[in-house]
Amino acid sequence: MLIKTKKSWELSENEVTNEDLFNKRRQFMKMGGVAAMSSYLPALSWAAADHLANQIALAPTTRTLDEKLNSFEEITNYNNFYELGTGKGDPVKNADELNTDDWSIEVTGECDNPGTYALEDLINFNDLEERIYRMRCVEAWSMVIPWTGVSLSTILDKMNPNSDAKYVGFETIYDRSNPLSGQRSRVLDWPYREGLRLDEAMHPLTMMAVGIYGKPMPNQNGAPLRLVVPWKYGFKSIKSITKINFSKTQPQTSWNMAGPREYGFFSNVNPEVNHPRWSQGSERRIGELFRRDTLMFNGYGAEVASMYDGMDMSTNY
Ligand SMILES: Nc1nc2c(c(=O)[nH]1)N[C@H]1C(S)=C(S)[C@@H](COP(=O)(O)O)O[C@H]1N2
Ligand SMILES: [Mo]
Repeated sequence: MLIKTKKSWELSENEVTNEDLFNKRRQFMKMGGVAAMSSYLPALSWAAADHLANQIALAPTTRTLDEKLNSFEEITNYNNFYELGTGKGDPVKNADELNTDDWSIEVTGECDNPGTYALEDLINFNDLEERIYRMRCVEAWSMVIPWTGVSLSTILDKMNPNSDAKYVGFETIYDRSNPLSGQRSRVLDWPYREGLRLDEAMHPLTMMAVGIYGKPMPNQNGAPLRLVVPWKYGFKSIKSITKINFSKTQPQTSWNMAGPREYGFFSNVNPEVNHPRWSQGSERRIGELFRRDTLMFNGYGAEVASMYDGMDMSTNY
């Protein structure tokens, strides 16, 4: 008898079962288990890295999508990460430059619990979930990616933002005295900065990801932790985060600073508002021959549109 074992992303939402977990675990063990995985994760003590790698491999799939996933190969070889070069193939080539040893995240601003946090203090490894999201770059290409992580809200709740916290800002690693090779070029005003309104940051779709395809986050995708905001253009999903700041006023964001007429603060995916230099009406799904229509809010409107009630989306891009 021929039994076809479905991958987690082939299962519809209500079919996601322990079988899926079992298969993922088996796949993980085939790779050599903990010893193979922990080399990805020097950010943590051996025991913590071991625990994280295991929990990433075992994380239940809580959100599927009826679209073909991009391959691990595509997701990890075609990247935007200007700190590691501006070419799509540069980040994977220069991935070793990013040293994730002793990673910590500095939390500041309008909250009760500012301080310096280790990864394991920020993210409860036992709560990891796998979610399959579309990712739409402002350059009009897209992918479908199985991320593993937690809702950002679970992290921000630990900080207990106060009533003056209206926005959350994020920064990517930047050591002025020892920059990553891409940071020697003035292509952006380093460090890379991004931000969200607090309600956007707290939205259940907003994710802090630590893995892809059940594996620890590759450096070129923003190890050890990166944001994923699926209804916004990809540049909002900031990689390799070292700082989180709660503020009363809207934070400055890298692409908005670099080109205020081309990149807004909100940057919700909107096929009706073209980039000044190209159409946003359609996109090239990596691996596909024909272009697809771009969806309002990247297809997540039913979940997020109400946050923008009354906002003129044609100007407030
Ligand atoms: N720090 C940092 N984060 C970043 C970028 C970057 O250059 N630097 N590029 C952004 C852009 S434009 C996109 S489309 C996504 C790409 O994520 P991926 O390479 O994991 O697909 O990362 C975003 N996060
Ligand atoms: Mo992008």
